[in-house]
Amino acid sequence: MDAPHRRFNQLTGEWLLVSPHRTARPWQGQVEDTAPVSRPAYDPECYLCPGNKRAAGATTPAYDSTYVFDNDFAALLPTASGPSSGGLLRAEPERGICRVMCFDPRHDLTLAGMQVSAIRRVVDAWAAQTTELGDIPWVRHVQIFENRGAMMGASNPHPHGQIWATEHVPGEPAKEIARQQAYGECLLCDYLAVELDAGERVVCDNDEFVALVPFWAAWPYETLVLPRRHRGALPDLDDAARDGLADILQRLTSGYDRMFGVEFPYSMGFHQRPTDGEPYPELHLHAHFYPPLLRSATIRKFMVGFELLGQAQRDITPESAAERLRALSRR
Ligand code: H2U
Ligand code: ZN
Repeated sequence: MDAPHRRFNQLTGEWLLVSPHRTARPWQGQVEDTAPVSRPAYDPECYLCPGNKRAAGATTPAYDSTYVFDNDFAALLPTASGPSSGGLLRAEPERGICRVMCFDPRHDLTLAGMQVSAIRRVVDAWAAQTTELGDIPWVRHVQIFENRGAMMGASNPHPHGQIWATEHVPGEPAKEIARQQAYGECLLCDYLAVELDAGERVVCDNDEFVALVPFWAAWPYETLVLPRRHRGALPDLDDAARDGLADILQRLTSGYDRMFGVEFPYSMGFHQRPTDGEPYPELHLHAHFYPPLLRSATIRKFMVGFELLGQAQRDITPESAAERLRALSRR
């Protein structure tokens, strides 16, 4: 697998170039401990800390586990009013509800530093939001995500994520849904079985969930998190599966942090069954982690040039990325 080759992304139907000879060398860098966090547990300037004023005037209440509020600067509004046009200049109105979720009242924590029991409460809140927003008749899709770190555009280090419920299924999940439906049975159940058999791309696992570097990963340390059992959405997870997901999230994110001794930036999010009332039996719940770092805390991968104009490309192989992450994600 050292020669340049291309790999097929079964979830998107797109090809990826792999050029491992460019960095065909074993990892000799140091594995650093996570740098001590220098943030205070409470920051009077932070709009997400309990009791503080937010930019638009609302007050974040005193909360002691998770806290969800409507985004004060929402990208979408629940009322349909946008322009509509056809032909080559096609446009449609789009409705949505955008929320922010604080994972924990403590300003200095991140998922990686939180107790598994506290992450479990985040999982429960994600599931509850999926149900609540998905029950709104016009909401067809609930996208849960987290931007972590300034490099990924996060506006604040306080542990938080976002939830966007939309009238239409967005492009990325729509691509993956079409691929999973075209496959028939469950693409990701079959793929997970292949990966568990191979073993070399598995990062960490427990009785309920598996984190792996997908065979077709484009970002250097991209991972896919999957329930072992076929589940279509977060609300379908029972207690044991929610605990299992919390455990995997803690191990994976703390493993990321140990890689370069910094809070590893990423965008992560869940892809789950649309909420339009159709059954979608082929869809398998999963989370994607897309971290940009490549060689150090400051050297990131850019998706530019050939990637932007041709197709995605990577240097280190998914197998070597998995090997490093596996060593760092042990309990
Ligand atoms: P990000 O860090 O992922 O950008 O998420 C923070 C969100 O919080 C962002 O979308 C919102 C921003 O609009 N926000 C508020 O709702 N109220 C505020 O007082 C500041 C930021
Ligand atoms: Zn804060």
